[in-house]
Amino acid sequence: MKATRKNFLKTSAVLTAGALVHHPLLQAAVNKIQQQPEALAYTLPKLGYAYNALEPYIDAKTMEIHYTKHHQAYVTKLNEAIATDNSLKGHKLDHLIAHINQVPEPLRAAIRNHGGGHWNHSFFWELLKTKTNPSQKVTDAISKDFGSMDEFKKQFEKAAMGQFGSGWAWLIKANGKLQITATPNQDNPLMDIALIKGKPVIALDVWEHAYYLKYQNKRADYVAAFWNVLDWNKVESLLFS
Ligand code: MN3
Repeated sequence: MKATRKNFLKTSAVLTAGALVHHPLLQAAVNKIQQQPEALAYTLPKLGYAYNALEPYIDAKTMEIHYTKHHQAYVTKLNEAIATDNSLKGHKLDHLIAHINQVPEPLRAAIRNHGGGHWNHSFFWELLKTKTNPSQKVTDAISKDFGSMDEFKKQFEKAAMGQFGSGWAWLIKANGKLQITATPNQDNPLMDIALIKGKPVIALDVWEHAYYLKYQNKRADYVAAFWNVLDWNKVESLLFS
């Protein structure tokens, strides 16, 4: 972070001088600095399991393509967008997505879509694991706000089915209360532009790329299968942290 800021200041100083002096040698130096590749800020996080770990609920081919192609594309495009504007460099992703409204207009959509895509998928992968069950503590916390675990699942599935087109369904915590919401595209409840904000506890990707190979147009079957691959231990740690 420090080095980035220092380089940015140095570049700015030379640019200012270049604008004043218009000396060809100085201009060449400015061009060289501008062309220096920046270290890429964001990388694809390590997937903590094999592509086939979530079979038969999420198939290996979908996992592989989703992770190596779709998620990678968000990371690549996020880095490309950031490389064009020094004011976006050196920030944590959480900070960027919480301040979408402050991103300069030409890049706002790119940071929203690709920054959101990177955040959402990184979060989603960590929520997936087979053969876990909610503890009594988790069941009680969810029942407190939704009446019962079954009622919660029903409402969550309804939100996942009700999201028209591409997007995500969420369980969030806001002001000590649990709430279900859905967001379009790669928006998420941490964004300043989100209608309903809160801390994500559960996320479900309902883009067709998340299920089409196995479930085709049957989103309901994919959503129902999700409960078999949700890591309830991870949910518990997010609920009580
Ligand atoms: Mn996806």
